[in-house]
Amino acid sequence: MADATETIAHRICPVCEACCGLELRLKDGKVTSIRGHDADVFSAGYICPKGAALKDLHEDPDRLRTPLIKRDGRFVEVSWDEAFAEIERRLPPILAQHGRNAAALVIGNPTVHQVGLMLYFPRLAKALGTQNMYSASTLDQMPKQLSSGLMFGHWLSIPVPDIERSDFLLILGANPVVSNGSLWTVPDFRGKAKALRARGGRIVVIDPRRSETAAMADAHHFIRPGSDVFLLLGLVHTLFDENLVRLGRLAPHVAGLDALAKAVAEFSAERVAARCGMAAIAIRDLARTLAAAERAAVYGRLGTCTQEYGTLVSWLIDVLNVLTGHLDEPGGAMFPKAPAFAANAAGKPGSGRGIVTGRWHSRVGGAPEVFGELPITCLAEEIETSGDGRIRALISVAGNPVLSAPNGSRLATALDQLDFMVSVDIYLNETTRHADVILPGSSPLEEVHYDIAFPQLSYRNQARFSPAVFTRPSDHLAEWQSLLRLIAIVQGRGAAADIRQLDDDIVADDVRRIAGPQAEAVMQAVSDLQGPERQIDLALRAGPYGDMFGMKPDGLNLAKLKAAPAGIDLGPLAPRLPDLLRTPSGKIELAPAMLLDDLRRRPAADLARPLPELVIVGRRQVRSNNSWMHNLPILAKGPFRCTALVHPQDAQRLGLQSGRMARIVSGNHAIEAQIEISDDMMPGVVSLPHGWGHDKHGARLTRAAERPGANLNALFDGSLRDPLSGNAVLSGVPVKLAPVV
Ligand SMILES: Nc1nc2c(c(=O)[nH]1)N[C@H]1C(S)=C(S)[C@@H](COP(=O)(O)OP(=O)(O)OC[C@H]3O[C@@H](n4cnc5c(=O)[nH]c(N)nc54)[C@H](O)[C@@H]3O)O[C@H]1N2
Ligand SMILES: Nc1nc2c(c(=O)[nH]1)N[C@H]1C(S)=C(S)[C@@H](COP(=O)(O)OP(=O)(O)OC[C@H]3O[C@@H](n4cnc5c(=O)[nH]c(N)nc54)[C@H](O)[C@@H]3O)O[C@H]1N2
Ligand code: SF4
Ligand SMILES: [Mo]
Repeated sequence: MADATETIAHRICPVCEACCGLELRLKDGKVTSIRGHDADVFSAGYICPKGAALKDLHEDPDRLRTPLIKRDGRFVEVSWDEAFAEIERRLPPILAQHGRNAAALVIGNPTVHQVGLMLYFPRLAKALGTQNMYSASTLDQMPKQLSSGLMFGHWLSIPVPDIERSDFLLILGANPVVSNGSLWTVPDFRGKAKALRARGGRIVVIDPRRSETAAMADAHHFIRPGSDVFLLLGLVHTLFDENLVRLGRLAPHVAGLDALAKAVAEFSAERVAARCGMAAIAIRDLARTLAAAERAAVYGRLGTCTQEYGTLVSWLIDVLNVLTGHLDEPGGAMFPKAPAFAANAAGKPGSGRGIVTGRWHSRVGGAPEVFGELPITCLAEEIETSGDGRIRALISVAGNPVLSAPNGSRLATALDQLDFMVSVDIYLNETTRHADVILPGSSPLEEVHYDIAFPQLSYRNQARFSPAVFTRPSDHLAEWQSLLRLIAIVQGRGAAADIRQLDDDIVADDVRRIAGPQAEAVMQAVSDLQGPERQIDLALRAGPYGDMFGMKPDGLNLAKLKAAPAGIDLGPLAPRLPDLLRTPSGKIELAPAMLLDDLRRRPAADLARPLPELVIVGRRQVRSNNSWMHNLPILAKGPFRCTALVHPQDAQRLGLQSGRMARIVSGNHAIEAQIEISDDMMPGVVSLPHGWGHDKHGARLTRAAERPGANLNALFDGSLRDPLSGNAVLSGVPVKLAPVV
């Protein structure tokens, strides 16, 4: 029963890529309940426990509310002015003396879920002018961005399954029942998958664990971790071998078909079968099913990116979509059309400059820049290694690489060697404890919300905006304001600069560049707004559904979105090729030279490599989100979840028992984790969730520290990367396991 004194607010959940619309009940300035917003045009009432946990996050006493400065090794609460004065005192001299590359910027995952951070961190990066840019992308999706850039011409031209009209889904290395989708915004995947099956469709999952998604699929095949490249080569080979290639409507827009056929010629299903752990006949059958399906899509995600052949795998997934005529077709893998901020649609339709990598290289390891970033696994050595260009200062924004990146203890030691570190974060945690100044973010309920990235990855086109649920305390800066202050400081304008004027100048500059002679009129049209809201309004109005500042009165603008708390549905996905292509050739590049070179050099040589007896992979859990939600009571309660899953055969062979601790060793690195015996595992594979390990001295995460769990990344030395994308290898790493006695 609704309480008459309660009010209702609506808010898009900022935790994961599903972007669910939530309904909050409020009373006396407090949240009384959070549920799914049934009327939401996109998520239709879906919610998971992490959405409901926003109440605990808002109320968490450990969540930072005041800036902190480290004095004599201890953090003390200070005013905002003191915090920025300290940054101004310490950061600009480092830049002046050692150059811009002496500062690094490290961006973490929640940035993409926070409009203020998302719109202003690129401006901070530009103002800093450093080539030392690192983010969670090189622990995650960089291979997919690179393969998409090479094939379609833009890093963000990433197709997603049109699940509502599909009748066959092949899913590799993703567990959307738990993760709720990634590079695919699809709230209630389970419900949509059930509907697909109810209309006679089929889902096949390839995963070394019978994951929650595999358990509800029509078929599940175990695969040896890290060997998807062989399976996919076998599938592509079969399509050529059995004359099953059908390019359909895209035939005139495809380049490199012959080169591709030649490149895969040596990888028959029979040759790759043993290497990937699937029978040749199963591989051939899968290729035939995919080719015969009228509306089908192949989708791969985290497990396919965080492996040594991440870019090749990401490429071959879309190669399959193209060769079977399922790319850009209803029910296939399609490109969403975002109402705003669609970087991939900028410029002349049909062709473009394409992408390049390696415009600079990391100083110590020589890793190429990819999409403006260096691999985060290079960060520690860039701080440790003396000489010109050493990183001496670091700004981290919403990232916890001490837990989320390989070899966190090495990184932690390196962070202590910095001359200066600032963190913009909501917790004093494993990473931010190394900072000299921490600028607290807000509660998500105190910020407006608009998803910058996810409308271009959504299962349906849509536009939604949320106002702030609560007003921020008057002395607390919004995160975009904190970033503007940092921009002012690194630009030499000073900590006390007028950031409102700075914001005006930045936006006016953009508008002048894009709108030319109309710039003044455009600025006038949004003159009552500032900060993120002004940029959202500008982008919506100039976007593909926009009102063009009055020229198309029926079009979208921010005021209309504000008047539609359930969001605005913009219809099912529609074909976008060839217009969306931005390759120099104006074609879909099926056989980019960089990928064919890599294919020749590595997997070919690796086919006969002896296989390790035991390897480790990661996993995700419904009540956990990367490394930062373990402090919330509603999520932390219940059974201990950071367990190492092992197959009964392996357990027996190694003398392991459920509930007991085991020592997991990889090279010189070791951790201890609680064993859970499970026949969901492929024999020879161990699965441990990532993001745990909250036993580090100096963090302030009271609840999380009660059951810290083991840190999967502490097993890895950080040296393993996909050389093309710079992405870390987090899957398929050999380990040894023994009971702790
Ligand atoms: N072994 C292994 N490692 C992995 C993965 C894996 O599967 N296996 N997954 C990888 C993936 S996909 C990712 S994306 C990364 C994630 O790694 P990171 O990007 O480092 O993200 P988190 O570890 O979740 O840390 C998020 C940080 O943001 C802070 N934060 C949360 N909300 C806000 C906010 O609103 N504002 C601000 N300013 N800060 C906020 C949190 O306190 C925390 O410090 O981990 C990667 N690491
Ligand atoms: N509840 C919850 N949801 C989340 C997150 C979270 O931490 N918790 N994190 C969010 C983030 S940042 C991301 S990037 C997404 C990721 O979302 P997903 O891409 O769905 O990633 P995971 O859930 O980690 O599932 C990866 C699967 O790959 C399998 N795998 C491992 N190695 C291999 C391999 O070599 N080959 C194949 N074929 N499979 C392999 C693993 O067993 C696992 O089942 O989830 C997001 N959603
Ligand atoms: S699935 Fe859960 S965490 Fe993700 S957006 Fe929806 S409610 Fe939030
Ligand atoms: Mo991620």
